[in-house]
Amino acid sequence: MFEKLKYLTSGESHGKALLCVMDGIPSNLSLAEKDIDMELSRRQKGHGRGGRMKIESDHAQILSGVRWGKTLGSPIGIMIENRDWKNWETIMSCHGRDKGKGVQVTRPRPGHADLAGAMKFSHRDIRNVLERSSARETAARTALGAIAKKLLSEFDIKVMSYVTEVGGIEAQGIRYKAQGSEIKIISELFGRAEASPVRCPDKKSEERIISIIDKAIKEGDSLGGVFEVVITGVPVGLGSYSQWGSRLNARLSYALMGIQAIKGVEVGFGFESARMPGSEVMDEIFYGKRSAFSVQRLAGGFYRKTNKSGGIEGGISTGMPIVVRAAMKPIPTLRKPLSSVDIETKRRFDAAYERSDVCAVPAASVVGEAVAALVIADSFLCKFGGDSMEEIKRNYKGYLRQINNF
Ligand code: EPS
Repeated sequence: MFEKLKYLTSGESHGKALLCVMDGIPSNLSLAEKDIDMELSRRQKGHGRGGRMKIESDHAQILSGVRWGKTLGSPIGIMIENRDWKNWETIMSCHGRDKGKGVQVTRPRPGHADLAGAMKFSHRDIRNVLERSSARETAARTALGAIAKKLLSEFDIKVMSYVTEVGGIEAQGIRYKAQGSEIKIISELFGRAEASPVRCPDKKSEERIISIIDKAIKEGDSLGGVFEVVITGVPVGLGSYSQWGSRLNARLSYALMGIQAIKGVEVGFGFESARMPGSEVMDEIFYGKRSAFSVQRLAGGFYRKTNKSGGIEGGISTGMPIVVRAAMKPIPTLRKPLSSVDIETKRRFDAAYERSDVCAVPAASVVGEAVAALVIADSFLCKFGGDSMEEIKRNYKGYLRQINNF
């Protein structure tokens, strides 16, 4: 799937650490641990997170691939230690001598990977499944996404997100705002989301969302929601129609669907466009080198006044902001008991509650940024490739000149 950027993550939720390795980042990109830590801390925020976030304060240690603040062009290795590890050292130990020191988990929680995962991997202790299926892993992808964002920022490409809906409460006046072509509006929404405990840019809706989360906490329930990721500054021409797997919308959807608990993805008007006549769905094309739209620079003077396509046509970026939305289901671990069956006794029981988050949509929104950044960075590198930042910058400049003369 990934052509230039290749990455893998490893690590259990309560293991010693999360690890990631990424290959394909060019040389001479400035990169510091604090660039990554900033994104890790954004992911940890959000009203409705559980007790775990009070224990963790994620820090990325760069182990390889960077020297004196610049990437080397070799694979980058990162480690994020789990501070909770000290409470799990024997339970999650890699040594055979510690076997049996943790209680065997035999009761699968509905909605998690527990039952299907245990059957698939032939585990009789469900902990062997839940430790890796946990959304703790998203810290690793957030770290990798931070590197992708750093690369994109060198080309004025910004990846932003905000929450548009939680537990059925839709943020007022937000949906489709980013469908306009003005980058200023998007930056404003993002700025307000950054200051909000639920990443909601609308103050009134924010209050309603906070109170619905508080209600869910009290009632032992959990809530899902929807977030929108917007990427500005992407030039015309990333992705391709030539093969299904190269379509930028397909690649973004794949990446977003790969986040734990994501059940749906939309690009631009998405499902809404299925309900509208064609004459209202298409973004008409205009031309002018010096109009109010800064997006024109990215497509040689061609621009749209609307952006219902979400910045992608025929699987290719159009130069307009890229807009994708993802729906997250409620977290399956509930204090309210759900019916399940013990894998040893085959008897029905009420699923036991373990510490968990009640709503993690704001965190998922930050993870959404990270995985989208990885896709855009990879597509960017596929188009403008090169081993060093110098080479890529030269290629990019030449391309902008070429489309300007189109
Ligand atoms: C998670 C359960 C909770 C979350 C965790 C994801 O962890 P714990 O079981 O330790 O309380 O806090 O998320 C993180 C640790 C994180 O960093 O996002 C789960 O089961 O998916």
